[in-house]
This record gives sequence, C-alpha cells and structure tokens, in this order.
Amino acid sequence: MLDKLINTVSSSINSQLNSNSAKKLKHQAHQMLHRSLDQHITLAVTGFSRSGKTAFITALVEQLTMKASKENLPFFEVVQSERLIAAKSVPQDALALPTFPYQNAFASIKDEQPNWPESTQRINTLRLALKYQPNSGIRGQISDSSTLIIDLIDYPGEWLMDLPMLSLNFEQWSSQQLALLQQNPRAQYASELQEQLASLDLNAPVDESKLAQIALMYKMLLKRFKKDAKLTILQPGRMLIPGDLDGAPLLMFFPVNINNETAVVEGSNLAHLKKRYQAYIKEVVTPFYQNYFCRFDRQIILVDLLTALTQGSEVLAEQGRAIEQLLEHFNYGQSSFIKRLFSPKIDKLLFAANKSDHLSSEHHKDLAILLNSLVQQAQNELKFNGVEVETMAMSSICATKSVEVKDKNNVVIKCIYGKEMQSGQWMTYLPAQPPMRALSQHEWPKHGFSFPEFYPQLTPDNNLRHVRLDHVCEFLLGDKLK
Ligand SMILES: Nc1nc2c(ncn2[C@@H]2O[C@H](COP(=O)(O)OP(=O)(O)OP(=O)(O)O)[C@@H](O)[C@H]2O)c(=O)[nH]1
Ligand SMILES: [Mg+2]
Repeated sequence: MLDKLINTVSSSINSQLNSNSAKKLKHQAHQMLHRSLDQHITLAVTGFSRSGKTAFITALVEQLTMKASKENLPFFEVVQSERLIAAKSVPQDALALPTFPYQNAFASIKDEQPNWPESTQRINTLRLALKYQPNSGIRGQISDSSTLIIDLIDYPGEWLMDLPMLSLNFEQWSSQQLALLQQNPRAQYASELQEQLASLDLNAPVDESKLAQIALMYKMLLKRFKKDAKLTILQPGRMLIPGDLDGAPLLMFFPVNINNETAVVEGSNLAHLKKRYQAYIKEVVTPFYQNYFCRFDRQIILVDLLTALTQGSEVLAEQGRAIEQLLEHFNYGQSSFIKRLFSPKIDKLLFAANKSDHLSSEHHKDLAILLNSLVQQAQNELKFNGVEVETMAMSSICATKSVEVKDKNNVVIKCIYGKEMQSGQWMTYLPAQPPMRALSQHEWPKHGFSFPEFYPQLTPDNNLRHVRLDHVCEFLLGDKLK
C-alpha cells in the first residue's frame, strides 16, 4: 500500500522529469515517508570490552529471527500479541563496513562444545528487518503490514573509552593518566614506566627510538591493566586493538608530566608527542564517532559488574567512573560537541547489568540495584532532559541454569549449574549476593567476591536461553512496533 502510494506519486513525476531526477525523487520520498512513519531506528549497543556486545547482538538475531514465540519472548508485546510476522537480516546501507559475522558467532555458540564468540577486532554492522502487523495509528490505517528496520554496529569495546579523550588536550589527558598511574592497582605495575618517563628530556630534540621504546612500554602496561587487573579506563584504545593502525606513528604517544604553561620547543620530544596525540584525536577518534556514533535513536549500555566485583573495590569504582565519563558527554550543555553528536536523538536508554545468569535468580534484582546506584546521578540528569531511562539485570545468552540443592539441614539453597571456564568442569555453584551499592575498600568483604565464568549452555533441543531479553526488546523497540 505504502509502495503503491509512492509509485503513483512518482509515476506522475516521471512524466514531467527525466528518469534520473525521478528516481532520486522517488528514493527521497521513500526515505521521508519511512522516517515520518518511524520505521527505521539505529540502536547503540554500548559497552566496554568484554561487556557482552557481540553476544547480545548474536542473541538478538537468533531470538528475533528464529525463536520469536510467545513462550520464548513473553514480554515482547509484538510477539505476545502474535503481530510479528517475521524478522530477518537484510543488506546494509554501509557498504564499506563488514557485516556482523553472526554465522561465526552462532557456529561457536552452537558447537558440540559451545564456546563464546571471539573478541571483536574491527567495526562491523548489521541491519535487521522486523515485519509486523501494525495495530494502531496511521500505519495501521494505510497498511496490513509494516517493517521496522534496526541498524546495529559492533566494535571493539576498547575504542569506546577513547570518547572522553575528545574533550581533552594533551596536557589534560597526560595529567589525568599520570594521576591514575599513581593509584592502585595501576601503581604496582607502573614503576618501570615511571623511571623511563623521568629520564625523558621533553625539550631535547626528538629521539624517535626513545619515544617508540616508551610507547611500547606504555602499550604493554595497558595490556596488563586489561588482562590482569580488568580495568576499564585504558587510553588510547587503539593501542590495545589497533585495527589497521598497527605501527602507525600517531599511536606512539604516552602521558608525560607537563601542564598548560609548559613551553613547547619546536622539534622536541614534547612537540612530537603533542602532534601525535592531536593527530590521533583528529584522524582516528573524531571520524570514528562522527561516522558511526552520531545517529542513534535508542541505546543499551551493557555493564559487566560481576567481573568488576571479582576484581575488587577499585575496579568496581572504575566501572562507575568510566560509565559516568561516558555519560557526562551526553549531559554537556547544548553547544557541546558530544551532545550535538549524541543526545538529540536518543530518547530511551537502558542500563543493562549483563551476565545475570552468573547469579541465582533471587539476586538478579540486587545486581540491577547496584548498577542503578553507580549511574544514579547521571540517570537523574538524563531523565531531567527528557530521556526515558531504565536499569535491568539481564543475560543475552545463559551459561548456567538454576538448580536447587538441599543442605545438611534439608534447607533448599538456590544455586547455578554450568561448565566453568577456568577448570573446564561442570559444577554446581552458590554465587554470593552482590552488594547493593559500591562498597569502599574499607567495607569490602574480607574474602572478596568470586563470580566464575561459564561456557554458554544450550537447551537439550539446542537452543539458547536468555534472561529478560524480551523486556529489553520491549523497552527499546516496543513503541516502534505498535
Ligand atoms: N553468562 C554470560 N556471559 C556472557 C554473556 N555475554 C557475554 N558473556 C561473557 O563475556 C565475554 C565477552 O562477551 P562479548 O560479547 O565478546 O563482549 P564484547 O563486549 O563484544 O567484547 P569486545 O568485543 O572485546 O568489546 C564472553 O566471552 C562471555 O564469557 C551472557 O549473556 N551471559
Ligand atoms: Mg565484541
């Protein structure tokens, strides 16, 4: 019906214009009508490294395209009311980007020995089309079926942490990073780098090999912070996942002890470091956000609090700070660069405490409360600005199932059961109750928290299970499918 309308208009235009102009007009009419009928959204799947972005997109594709039943997605209204006709992935507009490799992701998850998809090394994209029966409004009047297009992008989480660098010059960034290097857990790894930094004469003529050597040392340190300490604020992100920038000089910089008054001698070590930082911001970070991060309509921020809890109070606090840093950029005043890039279009934002299947179901709400406490202030600001915000504990793909065990007094204890990743053994595990706010080091339990990771687990008929993915879909997409 919609297409018929456009075709009628365009055939009358055709008779008056040459065919090229008519085609262009028809395309524009299509786009305008689709936009005005709200049939296209760009969903920001946001999260730091290992927060579960790739698993989330994989699960979304699987659940919507293959398993969209009332039993499986009971809280997704379009499915519950049997109005979803079908969903499939369709060719994307961004022809220069690789397509999200969901076949590979399915292959590893659905293998005889299920495993998680690989960590993402470069940006990729996916377009999903949801065909449904509209039940109200102009769409219901003019058509028996309608299609919602959803664009998603996936990228290495490390690149997200470059976002706060957009508003910092080299001096500000350096002093932030050096302050971090003096605190634990970073300080215990950083003494060698500190010695090298102290021995670098910033005003001396550039010594390329010395800069390269310290940059390499800084890169190795960032890798340790990621692997051993599971820290989040790791900049520049491309030092960890360089994409096609491996070996490029603009990646060879590191923080140094300077301030805004430090004179910069032309041709010096400092002049070169500054130039590289500025080039990194201008040529890598800015285009990345301008090209891919400026047209979002909806956003889910996936947060892995359980790994942070396992690491300790500093790492949990850093998660909170990192989310805040990211969100601060949504909340800048009207004229701010980032606000213009992000804020105007995102009208719904979901904070998702991911991997909740690592807890027994009675503690899911505690995980959501903990996340809520970390983002409360930012949330308030966003709500004030008219953004609909929600916090939820969820799991895209379950790695465990709930089991009940009786203790020696015959009291039922709720546990989880799954194949633990470190030992490779199937085990029944009693996860701790997470705290309902970020505890200080002083309040932290003596034996800490331990939330082991598990391999993905399939149902006997080879399907994926999820926790609240249907709630997530309803919150992010429900109103677009009326
Ligand atoms: N239990 C459980 N674990 C999950 C889930 N999603 C992700 N994980 C775990 O988290 C790890 C990282 O998940 P990814 O989806 O690769 O995370 P990512 O955000 O894409 O990470 P990068 O590509 O490195 O940015 C996986 O290897 C799993 O161990 C989930 O829904 N449930
Ligand atoms: Mg990924």
